[in-house]
Amino acid sequence: MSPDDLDPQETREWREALDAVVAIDGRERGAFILARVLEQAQRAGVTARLPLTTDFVNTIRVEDEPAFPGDEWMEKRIRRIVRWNAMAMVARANKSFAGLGGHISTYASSAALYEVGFNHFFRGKDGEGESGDQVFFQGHASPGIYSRAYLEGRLTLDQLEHFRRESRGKGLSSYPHPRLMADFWEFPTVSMGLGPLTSIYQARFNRYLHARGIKDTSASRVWAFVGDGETDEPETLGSLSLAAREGLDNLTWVVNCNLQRLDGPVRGNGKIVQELEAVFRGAGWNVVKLIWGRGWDPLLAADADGLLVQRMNEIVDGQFQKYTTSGGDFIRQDFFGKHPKLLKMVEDLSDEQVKKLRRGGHDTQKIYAALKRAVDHRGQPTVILAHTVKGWSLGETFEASNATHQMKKLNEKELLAFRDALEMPLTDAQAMEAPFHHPGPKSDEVAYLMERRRALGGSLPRRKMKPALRLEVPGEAVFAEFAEGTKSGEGVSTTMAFVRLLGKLLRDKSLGQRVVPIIPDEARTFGMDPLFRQVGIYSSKGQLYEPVDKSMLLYYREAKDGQVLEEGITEAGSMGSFTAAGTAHATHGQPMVPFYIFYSMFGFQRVGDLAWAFGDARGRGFLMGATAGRTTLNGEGLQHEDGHSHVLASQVPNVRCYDPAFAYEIAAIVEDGLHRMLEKDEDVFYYVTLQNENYVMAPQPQGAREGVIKGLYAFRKAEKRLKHHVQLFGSGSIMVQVLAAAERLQQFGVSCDIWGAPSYQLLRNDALACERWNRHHPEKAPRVPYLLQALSGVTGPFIAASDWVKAWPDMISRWVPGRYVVLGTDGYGMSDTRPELRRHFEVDSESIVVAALDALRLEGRMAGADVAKAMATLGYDPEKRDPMSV
Ligand SMILES: Cc1ncc(C[n+]2csc(CCOP(=O)(O)OP(=O)(O)O)c2C)c(N)n1
Ligand SMILES: [Mg+2]
Repeated sequence: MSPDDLDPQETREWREALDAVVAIDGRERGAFILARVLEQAQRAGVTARLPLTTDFVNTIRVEDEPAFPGDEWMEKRIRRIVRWNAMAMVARANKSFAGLGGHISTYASSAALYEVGFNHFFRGKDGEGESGDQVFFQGHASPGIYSRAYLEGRLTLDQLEHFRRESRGKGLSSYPHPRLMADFWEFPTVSMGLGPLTSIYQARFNRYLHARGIKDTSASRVWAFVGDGETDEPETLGSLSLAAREGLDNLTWVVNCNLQRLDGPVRGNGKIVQELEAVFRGAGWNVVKLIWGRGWDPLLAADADGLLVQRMNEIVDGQFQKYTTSGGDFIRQDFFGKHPKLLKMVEDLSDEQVKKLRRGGHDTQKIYAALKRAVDHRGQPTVILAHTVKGWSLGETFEASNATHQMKKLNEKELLAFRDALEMPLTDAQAMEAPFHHPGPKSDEVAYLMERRRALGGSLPRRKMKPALRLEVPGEAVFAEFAEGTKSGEGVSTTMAFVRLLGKLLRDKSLGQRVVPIIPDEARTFGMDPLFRQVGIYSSKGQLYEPVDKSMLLYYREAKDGQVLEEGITEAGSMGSFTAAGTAHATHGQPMVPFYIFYSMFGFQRVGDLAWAFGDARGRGFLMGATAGRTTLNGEGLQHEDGHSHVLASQVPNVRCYDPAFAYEIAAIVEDGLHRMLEKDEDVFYYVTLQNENYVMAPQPQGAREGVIKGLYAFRKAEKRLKHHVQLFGSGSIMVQVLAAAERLQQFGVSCDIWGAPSYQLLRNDALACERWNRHHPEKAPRVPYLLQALSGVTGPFIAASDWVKAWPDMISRWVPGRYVVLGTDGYGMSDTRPELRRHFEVDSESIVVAALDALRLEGRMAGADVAKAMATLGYDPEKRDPMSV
């Protein structure tokens, strides 16, 4: 009885009334009546505190559990072999090569969850549609996934022996890395939070493909296995509401609630399952708690006055962890001993039996029920909160110890105990070597699991290397006009040029349908709002309202088959869509061409790890960093003005970075990218920056295209050489400053050749590749970097200016054949006009002139006094503040 209960008799009557309804008319009727009563209460101004959590017991009642359709004993035997081999993989690797690492305890906690999935739910790619299910495996559980593939005959013993030894090309990667195992892993997951986030957008993208008539994905389910510690990451939980809003019942998450992360308990003083239940339910997910194994069923059935449930509710996770490491006597005394009635409940059980009362995540029957409930549920995504033990059954030192995550080896005693627990057919001497075990391809176990996989559409994970479908790159009609430049002499920005190109690509008969424009609530900023009307915004609900701008030509049009993914303000979520679209060629055999257009500052700096994972996933597509350039986006100030994303991006090995100045560069880059991705099957992606300064788009110089793609081309040679001569490199909107500087330099007797330098990164990569080849082939004629070929016979000094930090042009300094001076926008941005900012960062035409004159001075061709005089003439203050000091 609660102390604030004024009338216990009345309270009891209400409760009994509900019990009676449920007993006679069933639970659904009970829920209906309760909902009506709550409605009435709200209208009467009674604010009932509705709990978002339920008791710490299984959501699925015993009587609602479906019959387990498999052979439990057989599956147990399979699971035991898989578990043994997973342990052996890590233990053997670390015995032979200390420090290789690997994890045993994560998979030990989730083996049964995966195995029920493999035997009964996960669909492979051999079935209809060839997409199968998309399964995001918890990265640290990889040894278990390899182990199963070994039983299935997909991996050899030699590969297992090379776990984490891959540099010679045959090993197994530490975690799910498609980059390293291109025909095996599909989804990189191990950077905590990225897998869960991406899985939501994968499920949504499956719907998008379906709605747009590109592929029937209705049979595909996305599964994501998530660590409970992993839910600390904001990326993990950050997009839950999208999944609910979109009604993604094709999505199931299994959170492996082993109550521990790396250092210790996830919520020692609380209950992670209960906390997550509230979060997921609040976000609109269907929550299935999988807490207790069947051993608890009779005890819960006997718990007439709810004392056992109350005890389950009140014990915090740290204490549950303690129970795992304790004997049955301690559990009896600490857990059941709280109340004589509870003690009585377990009086017929031995300490051993008390100790063996399992958690739900280790009980195949309960797991099957939970997974089936998820698959059958309609209208909402489902999360299964599975209560497990970290390091389950690996023995005392592993099970639930705080250090378990990092433990790599079992000692001999532990190996023997684990052998006994799993009933492995190994002698003591054998077991102590932790050998891999295979029961043979004709064994009952293998026959059983192969039959299961055949019935479910083949093995997984499996990544398809080549898309079944080939797309053609559009021809001349799309790209040619950009080579002509702006005829009217009117100013245009590179952003506008790109938007025009995108519009044309969208209209292309063959490719148009495959283009996926992704925008995080900035379409208007980039002048892309015409797309809303042209191709529509994807919305699973269509448009349920009359848009306020309906009378206008370019109204905000949402449609079920809309093409634009308008993500709202989530750069991370947009990367999720970019990833799903950019990997659709492998996942679904359907090549798609995503263009994700974003504020460049909020790209690699903010979601760099997702870009890295995209590279790992072998994604293909175009990242378009708009409003780029520290001085070109002038008014927005410090947090918006990006002058460094090219340096960040250029470190992702297969990103091709470009800072184009003119429309023809953009057209050449995009066309080349499409060729690589669609025709040459290269797993590359692009980072192209776009700027919002209007200027005349020059026509493409004769023969420049190849140089544009390689990163450097002759834009304009000096008409006549003056007393002095310099070479100027320019890119992006600073090219305009370079052109102006060339004019100004004439008055100081200096003529210039002007070069377009859209990619210092690619020039550098090429030069490094040549250097390396030459080092390895000392007897062969050396390869000459493209940069040196392009600059052959050209003498310096060379002056490079861009809207990026100096490290960007500095990437090639080692190879430039002469004095090389770089100008750039190092330092925090600030708000001002473009001319003022460019002077501040020393990338305006006057600064370029000063740098050129000074380079001539350093070459001994001009006197210091002349340079100083020139500065005075130019109104350039040599004592101005250093932008790095701000
Ligand atoms: C972004 C990121 N931060 C840190 C890590 C290092 N790390 C790897 S596993 C782990 C603990 C994982 O705990 P949990 O998610 O609960 O997984 P489980 O208990 O099932 O192993 C941590 C911190 C990581 N992989 N990614
Ligand atoms: Mg955990």
